[in-house]
Amino acid sequence: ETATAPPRGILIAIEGLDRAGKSTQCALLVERLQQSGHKVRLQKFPDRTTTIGTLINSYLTSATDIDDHTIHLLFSANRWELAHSIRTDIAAGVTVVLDRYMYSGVVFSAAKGLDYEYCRGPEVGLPRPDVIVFMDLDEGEAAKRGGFGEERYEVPEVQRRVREMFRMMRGDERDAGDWGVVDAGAEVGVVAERVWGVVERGVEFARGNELRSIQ
Ligand code: Z5A
Ligand code: MG
Repeated sequence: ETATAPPRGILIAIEGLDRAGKSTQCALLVERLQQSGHKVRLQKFPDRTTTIGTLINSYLTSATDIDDHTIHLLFSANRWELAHSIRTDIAAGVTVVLDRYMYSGVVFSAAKGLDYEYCRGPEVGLPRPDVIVFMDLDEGEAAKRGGFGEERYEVPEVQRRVREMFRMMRGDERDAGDWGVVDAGAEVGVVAERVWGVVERGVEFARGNELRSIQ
């Protein structure tokens, strides 16, 4: 008699524009998944708690200037140093919710003028989400959510280019079918329902498919 392995966990990425409410929705999603019986772990990117994460934090808070290519590779290295634990959790039946992922990595660097394919290259081989929830917020709504913070990319010109780059990236054939776009310009509870609708697609997909890798 052989014991049946538990079903694998689901890999869910929450992406989107600044102040769209990604972290707010990640917290609600973790709770809701737990209530429906999933084991869940939240993984935020950048993960500022590692040695590489400390360098990234210093860059984002403008304490340190780092060359564009170098910081790009550090953001990617920060995902690679955590990739193994993500795969291990998924295999063990733990669902992992990603608060930002490689899509932010590509988009923010490409928005600075680095080549899109160059930016995407280091991400190839990372665990590929079963579903990506894209939290969209129109410029007017974003402005209503209070002033920009103090961090490096929190300036209107960068934000505008990031919005364009995300739109382009959602059309990338290599991730076709992964994206679900949610209008984040509503009350927190209303947005949470929309997020759940997209996540259910990922749950369904993960039932019948192995965890893939970014190609
Ligand atoms: N970056 C990169 O360059 N390369 C990479 O590889 C990665 C990231 C992974 C820091 O990221 C920067 O790193 C980021 C991208 C770059 N640059 N920028 N700009 P971060 O994830 O640490 O950034 P953050 O500081 O957490 O901000 P955020 O993620 O943009 O915010 P959010 O998580 O989307 O929103 P929130 O914290 O949930 O909510 C924002 C505010 O809105 C807050 O006051 C909420 O109470 C409010 N809120 C939330 N939901 C609502 C609704 N529905 N209505 C009204 N108000 C709301
Ligand atoms: Mg956040």
